[in-house]
Amino acid sequence: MDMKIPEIIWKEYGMDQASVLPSVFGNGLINHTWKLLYGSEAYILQTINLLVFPDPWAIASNIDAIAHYLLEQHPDYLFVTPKKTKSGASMLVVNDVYYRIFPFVKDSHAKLVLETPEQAFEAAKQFGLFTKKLAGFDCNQLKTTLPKFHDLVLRDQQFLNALDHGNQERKNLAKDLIEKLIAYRFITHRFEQIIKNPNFKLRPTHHDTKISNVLFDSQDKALCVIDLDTLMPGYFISDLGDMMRTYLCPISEEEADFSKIIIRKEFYQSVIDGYCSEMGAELSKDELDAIPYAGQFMVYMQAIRFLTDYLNMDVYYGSKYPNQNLIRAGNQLVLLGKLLELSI
Ligand code: GN1
Ligand code: MG
Repeated sequence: MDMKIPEIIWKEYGMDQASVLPSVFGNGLINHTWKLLYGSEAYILQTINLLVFPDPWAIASNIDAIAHYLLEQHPDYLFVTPKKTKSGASMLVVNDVYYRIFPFVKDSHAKLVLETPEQAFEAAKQFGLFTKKLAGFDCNQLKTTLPKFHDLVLRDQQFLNALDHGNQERKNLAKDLIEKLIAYRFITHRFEQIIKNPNFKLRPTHHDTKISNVLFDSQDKALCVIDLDTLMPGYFISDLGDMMRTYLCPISEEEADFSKIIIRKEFYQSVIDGYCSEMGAELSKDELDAIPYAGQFMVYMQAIRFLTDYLNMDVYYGSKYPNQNLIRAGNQLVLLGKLLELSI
């Protein structure tokens, strides 16, 4: 969908309209993003999708709170903060659309595809560093931008609910997949134990650790993490697990030829080594023991989220081609099988 940028934005951000050169940027589906060239400077302009994030001010408040903390405690840490409007706000609302502008990090690039174990190490280290730098930050100050986002117990309930009330025809088509995912419900049961275990700590957690949320320099060194929309209190298994979900296999969740799904062992080790190079000393013994579980947790959660949405007629993710969510659920199920084999 094409979207026009309202002209009032330039005035409110104190920019000369004639000098701004906007172009659509990146491949995000949830928010709209543009790169703005502005003289010798560059910025990112982005909307927030209200259907996914009902409270954009919660996102802005979280970013402001940790920006303030990091500036005081770790002034050398590169943290990208939104440009303020003329009246000092972190966002601008025009006709019920929420906009924010971030400075474009100079000489940086984001990757859509992860190519080497070194890149995996770099990215994992950067996400670990982010949580480590915030170790002294009181998590209770963070607002919840997406309630129960990575709550596997809730995702399990939503899955069971879709089995009861979802589309019957789709249920028949997905019969095999449904049975297999039900057989994996021990993954949810382990999560139920984790949330009762005081040795698992809630920490400031990114919750979207895909490779395109890390910026790299021209030498492929990671510079910083971006996209803090889902920054909330969470467990380390969310961040480490989503890296395992998205970094270990050479093909993505969209691949329909499941024979291509493999786990690259050297990437697996690099993700763990990179993350633990920062977070290893922060994690408790019980948390360290749950490292292999992290990937299982995230892949399983994603499989049931895709399948739930398929049974619910794609109300959440939408569907760009027929059976997209069914294919993605099947893909994640195969990946889960490979991950489970790895930890036996
Ligand atoms: C959504 O569209 P994207 O990649 O930003 C989803 C993630 C899923 C991902 C799976 C807010 O993220 O949790 O892992 O799709 N984000 C939200 O493709 O639901
Ligand atoms: Mg995101």
